[in-house]
Amino acid sequence: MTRMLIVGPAGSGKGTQSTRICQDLGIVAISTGDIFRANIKGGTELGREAQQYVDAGELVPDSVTNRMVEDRLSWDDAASGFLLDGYPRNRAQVTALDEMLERLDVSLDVVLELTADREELIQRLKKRAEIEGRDDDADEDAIRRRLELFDTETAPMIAEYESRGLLRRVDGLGDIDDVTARIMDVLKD
Ligand code: B4P
Repeated sequence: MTRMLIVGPAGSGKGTQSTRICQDLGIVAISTGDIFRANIKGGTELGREAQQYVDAGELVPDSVTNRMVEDRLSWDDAASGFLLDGYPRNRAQVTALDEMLERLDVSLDVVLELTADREELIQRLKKRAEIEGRDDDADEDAIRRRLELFDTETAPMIAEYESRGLLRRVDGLGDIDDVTARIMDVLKD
C-alpha cells in the first residue's frame, strides 16, 4: 500500500503521471484541481466558491481546500492507499495534512517532485489551452500567477518534505513514457 504526494509546477505533468502511477500501484488519485473543476462545471456551492480563484490562477482559500481533502480522504477507496495531486501547496496545507493523517493514524511513504524548466511549462500549458480549453490555461496572467505561486508558496513547502527525508525528485522533461519509467524506477527503490 502506498500513500504519496506528487508536487511540481503547473504543466510539469502531475495529472498526466498521476493517472499512470495509480494504475500501476492500484491506488486512488485525488487531484484537488480536478475536484474544483468538476464542481465548477456542476455549478455546486464549492464550485461557486472556487471559480474566481481557479480562473485567476490563485490558490483557493485553505479553509475550503483542507475541508474538501479531509472529506475525500475519508472515503473507503482511500483506505488502501492514495496519491494526492496538487495538495498540499503551501505550509498551512502541510500542517493541515499532517493533522488529517494523524487522525487517520497513517503516514506518507514518499513525496515525488516533478521538475521542468519554465519555457517548457508555458509551452505545455498553451498547447493544453488549445486542446482542452481550460480557462486558467488560456489566460497568460493566470499561467504566470500559478508559476509565481509555485515559487513563493509551494517550493518552500517542498523543502519541508525534503528535510523529513521523504522527497524524491524526477526530471519531468522528455517523452511522457520516459518520465513514467523514471518515476517507476524511483518508486520501486
Ligand atoms: P491543478 O489542477 O493542480 O493544475 P496544474 O498545476 O496546471 O497541473 P495539472 O496536473 O493539471 O497539469 P499537468 O502538469 O499534469 O490546479 C489548478 C488550479 O486549482 C490552481 O491554479 C488553484 O486555483 C486550484 N488548486 C488546486 N489545488 C489547490 C490547492 N491545494 N490549494 C489551493 N488551490 C488549489 O499537465 C500539463 C500539460 O502538460 C498537459 O496538457 C499534459 O498533456 C502536458 N504534459 C505532461 N507531461 C508532458 C511531457 N512529458 N511532455 C509534453 N507534455 C506533457
